[in-house]
Amino acid sequence: MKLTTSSLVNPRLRGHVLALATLSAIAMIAGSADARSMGGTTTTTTTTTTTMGTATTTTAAIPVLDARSTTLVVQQVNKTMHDGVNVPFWVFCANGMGGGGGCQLPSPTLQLGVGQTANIVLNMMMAPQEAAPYQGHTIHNHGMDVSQAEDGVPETGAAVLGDTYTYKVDSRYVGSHMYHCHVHTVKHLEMGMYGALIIKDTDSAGNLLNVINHGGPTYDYEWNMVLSAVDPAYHANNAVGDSTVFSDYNPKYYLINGNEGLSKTAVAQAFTAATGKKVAIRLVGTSSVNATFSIKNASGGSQSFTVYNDDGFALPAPQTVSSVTVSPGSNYDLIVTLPTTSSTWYPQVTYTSVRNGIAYGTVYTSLAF
Ligand SMILES: [Cu+2]
Repeated sequence: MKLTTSSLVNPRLRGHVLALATLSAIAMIAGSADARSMGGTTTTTTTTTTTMGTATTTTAAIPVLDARSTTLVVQQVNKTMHDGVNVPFWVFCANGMGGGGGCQLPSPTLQLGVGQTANIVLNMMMAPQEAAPYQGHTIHNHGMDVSQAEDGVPETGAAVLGDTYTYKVDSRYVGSHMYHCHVHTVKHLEMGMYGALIIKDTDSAGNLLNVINHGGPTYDYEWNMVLSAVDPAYHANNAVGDSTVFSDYNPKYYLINGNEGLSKTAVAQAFTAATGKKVAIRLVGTSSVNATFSIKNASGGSQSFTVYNDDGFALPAPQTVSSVTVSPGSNYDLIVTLPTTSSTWYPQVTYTSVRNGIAYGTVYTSLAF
């Protein structure tokens, strides 16, 4: 893995790789991204259309659901990749979205404030699923300390044919997390059953605050980026593609928020903000690959940014870097401050193999201001 001298390297990377090599049910974080306007006079792009070869992909912003009261279902969606190959995915989506085109990869972002009570219903009606012993689905809040009954792990007794997840989190958790299905985790994660779980600080009246961590700095916009890769062999005919090691994981497609973003002129997502503002970018790493994030300016030079949270917990001190590598199941929250002169930057992620560090490919987004 190639890192710039100023990059922030996850200190647990080695542990992650080791875990991936030895465990089949390692929980990994998936990336979801959504672009939403926080400023009163500015807008963000909510729809990105890219045309690549014969495939045209139109992707709406990832929906953000209020975890205090939401019902999720599981649907199959099919996605045509840049080479024309059609890949089936299983995704969580809001009840009622199915059939209306609202179900998409990645699964919706769930949002909850500190002190609020989550009430997330998983409705298994019509859900695609595997045969026993891998039937059903669950919602597992990766890396968050909730009671075992709410943890969504079948091996410890979680219901797999529908459940309600009720929990609270404290202010330590302010930041980005990930949720995913914990049934036959390798398969179901690969199939797309992942999304971002954002915990926000609240004021005394319970209103959500746009701060990067508890008592932390404010931001003007937030941009969630769910980072993932696709090995179509795990999706074929919805077959069980299991593995006790990831040595046979051979991804063919690389995504930010479900889009390939093959070049600066065919980006995975276009984001527009006002000059001089602060953009919080949440990186949620869900796949069995490493993902190095950087921001290049219009001339190709690197722009620095400041990382505040690692795996949804505040760093002892913020770190200003030019790149950060997100290992499987990890996430970071950062803030980039835009100049006062208009331009377009290209936040991008280069995916690399956890086996040998070889770069697979780069996914581009754009940030215009
Ligand atoms: Cu599942």
